Amino acid sequence: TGKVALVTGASSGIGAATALKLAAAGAKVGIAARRTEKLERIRSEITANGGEALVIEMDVVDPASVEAGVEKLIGAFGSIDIVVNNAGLMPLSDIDQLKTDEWHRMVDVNIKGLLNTTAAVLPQMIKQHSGHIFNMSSIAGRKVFKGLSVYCATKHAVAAFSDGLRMEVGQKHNIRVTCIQPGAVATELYDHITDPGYRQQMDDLATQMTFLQGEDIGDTIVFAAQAPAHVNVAELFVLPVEQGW
Ligand code: NJP
Repeated sequence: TGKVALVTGASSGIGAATALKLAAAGAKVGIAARRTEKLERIRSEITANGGEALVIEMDVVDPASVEAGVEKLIGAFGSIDIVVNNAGLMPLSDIDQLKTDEWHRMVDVNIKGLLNTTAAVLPQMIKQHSGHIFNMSSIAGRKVFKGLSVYCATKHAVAAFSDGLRMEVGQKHNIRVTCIQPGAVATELYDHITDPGYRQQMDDLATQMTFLQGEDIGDTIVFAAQAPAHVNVAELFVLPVEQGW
């Protein structure tokens, strides 16, 4: 309650659900993404429920856009207590198809975008001597799946960076770092798969098990954010019951 949060990739899926959950728990939420019309709808839903939200048009790949968004949020609400580095994409393909544009896009958004937002919020959190950074890794940040090689590489990078960040800013700056590793969540993520074979595979997977909803991840984020100040829930590994690994 009373905290200020920034959620990237808040226009759909896990990010949108997390923004709604954080707002319901009493946080003022900056909702960031490129599709502002979707963000406006989420802001309306938050305000209709009695919460407070600020729409922030942001491309996480562009450091200037990220810095401007963070400045806008601090200008409106005065601090940044929670960041959910959630923006990401997962176009599946085999390596020998050489879909290098998709590889670069994943590296740009999933890794560099997360580094951009982290860099933009750290000065404020250091000044406050408090903060909580949530980084969206994946079950694909713990092991490698065929067709997801580059995606897995980006999510392993997020997990590695989260560990390093925790070591460096935890004690020194009183900043908590939580690495989130979900299994299958029903979102728009799978809509961007251009390979028909893998698209079919994901559709089949959805018939074999009950996927998580974005809200399920939002709930775990609120749980970790509300832990007592001396507690860092360092990892959230959240799977559908039917998804072994
Ligand atoms: O997917 P989706 P999820 N700048 O497609 C945004 C991870 N994950 O909720 O800019 C700023 O509904 C995009 O916004 P827009 C996954 O890897 C998922 O599932 O308006 N934002 C949208 O809001 C990802 O890191 C599953 O297009 C950018 C959001 O990203 C995170 O969860 C499992 C952007 C994507 O929402 C959220 O994905 C898992 C940019 N350049 C991890 N590019 C799963 N769904 O099963 C994209 O382990 N966005």
